[in-house]
Amino acid sequence: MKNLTKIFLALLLGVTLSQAAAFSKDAKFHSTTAHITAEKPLTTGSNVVVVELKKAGKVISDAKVSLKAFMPAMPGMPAMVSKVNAKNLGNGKYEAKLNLAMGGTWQLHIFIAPKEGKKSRIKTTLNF
Ligand SMILES: [Cu+2]
Repeated sequence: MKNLTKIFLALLLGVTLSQAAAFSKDAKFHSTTAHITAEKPLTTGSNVVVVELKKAGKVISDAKVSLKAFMPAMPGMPAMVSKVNAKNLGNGKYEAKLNLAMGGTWQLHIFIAPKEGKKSRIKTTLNF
């Protein structure tokens, strides 16, 4: 019975953790990694995303970070872009509110300007 309780608690915790982020995606460029999450599933309009940045496994704190989501023009639709400066939440986490005007595949560029060292850019996509 004791083991059963443990299994139950583990399952409960697993469910809780998986509900914490409705959206999650990893991207990288060389040794710089981005763990992108959103508490709500991506949707048309405003989306709050948090990007956790690391270089060689070490959190990147105190960087200037901006995000650019864009969709090239398609038949009947002009090019769309949402470019925002991210807010530093500390501990390598940066929050940005992206306006994704329509569903589909968005190109996402994450621009990272650390206090010291080279700037870098991570490219990925967002789909919904
Ligand atoms: Cu489009």
